[in-house]
Amino acid sequence: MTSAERNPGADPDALLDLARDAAHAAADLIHLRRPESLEVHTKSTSTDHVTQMDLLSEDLIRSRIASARPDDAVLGEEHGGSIDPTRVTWVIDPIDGTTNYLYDHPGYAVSIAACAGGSTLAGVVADPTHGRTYFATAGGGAWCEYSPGPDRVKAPPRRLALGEPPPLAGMLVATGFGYDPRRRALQGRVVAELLPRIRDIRRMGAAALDLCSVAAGRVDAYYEAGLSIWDLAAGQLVAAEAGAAVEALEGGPPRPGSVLVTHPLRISELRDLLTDCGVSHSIEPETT
Ligand code: LIP
Repeated sequence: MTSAERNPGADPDALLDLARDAAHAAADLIHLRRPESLEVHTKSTSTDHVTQMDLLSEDLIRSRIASARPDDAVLGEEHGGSIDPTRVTWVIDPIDGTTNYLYDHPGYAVSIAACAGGSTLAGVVADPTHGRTYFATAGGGAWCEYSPGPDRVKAPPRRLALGEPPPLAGMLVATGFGYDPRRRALQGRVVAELLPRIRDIRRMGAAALDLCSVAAGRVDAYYEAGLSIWDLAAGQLVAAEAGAAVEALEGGPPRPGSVLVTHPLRISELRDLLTDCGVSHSIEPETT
């Protein structure tokens, strides 16, 4: 039984259309209407920030969803909420890569996923600085369209599919670091051990884009520990629909505290290498 069959009334293609519309509008807002000065507030640590644009982006997305599907649930990074197993729940990261956004550094995205019955049915990651929008539906494949903004001609979407993977020593591996200094110290030690044993590391600053970069072949793998569900929900569907294995670092299903994404032919040996580099010390314990 497909996820769509398990969730009548939740047509993945209709959910995707709504997610793409909302993501494009929010991406245009944060990118084209970025103010001269940002109002910045701190969250979990002194380097974990939120701006008025994060809030405005989530407000816009929530408004589009509420107009089209008022009975759905919503979980957003800034205004909260929860996953409701009895109906479609929208999982929103209004700006993933907030530090990049603060510095006007390329590499931030709007991430929107529609989830139901424990599965992600549709996901969109809009990357306005590169004019790309990644999207996927469960069983419908992963795609990337060049969508530079409201007035420019769009190229037709390109289907994403992983190619033959390089050996471990030739892999370009993306990762990220948490906001907590203690976790960052552990994560830095893993990178120090890993770096001489792979091609190189990329730290791009937004999990949603790291996941889509695996799907698009811009990196060969991505791993991280200590994320939130909104960082992962859409990008992990794009990666999986492009043929990537998406698992926890310790094995089993992925979760915000622990994610490893790469070609299925490399995931076991990459897991062994990361374990040998001490990654288990930085993995967030699974909450019951
Ligand atoms: C970010 C993640 C990234 C991680 C950053 C930060 P945010 O999310 O997408 O992978 O390394 O530390 O957590 O806070 O920009 O939404």
